[in-house]
Amino acid sequence: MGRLVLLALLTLLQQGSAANVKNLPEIVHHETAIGDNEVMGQCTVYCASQPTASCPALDHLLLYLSTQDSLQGQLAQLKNRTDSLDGQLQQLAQQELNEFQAEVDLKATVEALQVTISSQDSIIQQQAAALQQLSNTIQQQASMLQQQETTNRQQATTLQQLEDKVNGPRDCLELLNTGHTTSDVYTIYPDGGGKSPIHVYCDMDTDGGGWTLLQRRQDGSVNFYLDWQAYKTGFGDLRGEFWLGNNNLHRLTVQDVYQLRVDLEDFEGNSAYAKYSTFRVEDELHRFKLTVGGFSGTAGDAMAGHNSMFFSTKDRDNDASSSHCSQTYKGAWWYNSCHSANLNGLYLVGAHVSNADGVNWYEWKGHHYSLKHTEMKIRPH
Ligand SMILES: [Ca+2]
Repeated sequence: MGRLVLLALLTLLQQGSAANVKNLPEIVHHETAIGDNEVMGQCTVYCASQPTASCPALDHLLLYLSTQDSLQGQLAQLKNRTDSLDGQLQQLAQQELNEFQAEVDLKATVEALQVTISSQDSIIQQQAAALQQLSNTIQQQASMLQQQETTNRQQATTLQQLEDKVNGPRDCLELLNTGHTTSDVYTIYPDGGGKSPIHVYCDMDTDGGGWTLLQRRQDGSVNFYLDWQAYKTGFGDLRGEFWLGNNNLHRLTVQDVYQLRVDLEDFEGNSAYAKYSTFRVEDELHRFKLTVGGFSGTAGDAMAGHNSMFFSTKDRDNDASSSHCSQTYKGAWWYNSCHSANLNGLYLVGAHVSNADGVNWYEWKGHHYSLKHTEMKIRPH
């Protein structure tokens, strides 16, 4: 600093020599020994124009020095300020760095999350596929179960049929007692042991059910004016009009004491019935002789006169008349001489002029009214 001040002073002095030669100050250098090897130097400025005139160079120097001090002060302030700013800048840089780091961390986190989400998405898809497969499997198993159920039912039916065959339901009452409660066509084994089955229609509804039908008329669709052989084996349609067959009547009624029920309807919507506590038919050798008795009911006892009679057809006259009742009255029955019941007569549809050749039940409708609907059915006591 001393050297700089000296150089500045010399410069000023040179300038001053050009501008104001008279006022040029004089610089005197003093050296004073303060020890063996040490010398203290001191410069003194003298103004030549002393004592009155001013010394502009000195003033300048002093001003300069003063300005220099001030500048130094400002410089120190600026340095402080710069240091402060520098600190702030560093803080800001650090802050930015931290923010950047946070951003980087955030990005990494987001990427990690994206990976996780993608992975979970894949897992969910896999699980959905697995669920679908499971659903398919369940459906298949349900289908198999249904098939199994169907098979079980079929086997149960077969088993029931086999059981029926072995145990041999003798008639519709036994079927009813083993749970067959629907009126329909069934197979029965009148001789037992699963031999010689016959198909019959069972009435499971009327009067407690368990009735085996022997005969039905309902619309005239079947010709009943047939011969011995036809009546012996039976004919017609079990769900429509039919005669079960005298051989079967014998096979059935020989098993037990059977009761007979006759259900009748006219064309005016009226109905009546006749019930007999005993009904039995002998075999062909005994010409299918009838035993019937013990009447009750609303239709009147039209069978009384037919008890102990043989069966007659248009080609077999087994009646008690000198005439041929079957031919005269166009039916087949246990004719006496001749009848008060002719349920196998001509289907003449209500009132008829001809005498006693219709589907007649004399005790209810006389000999000139052919019934609309008749059913003969038997059941053991
Ligand atoms: Ca005769």
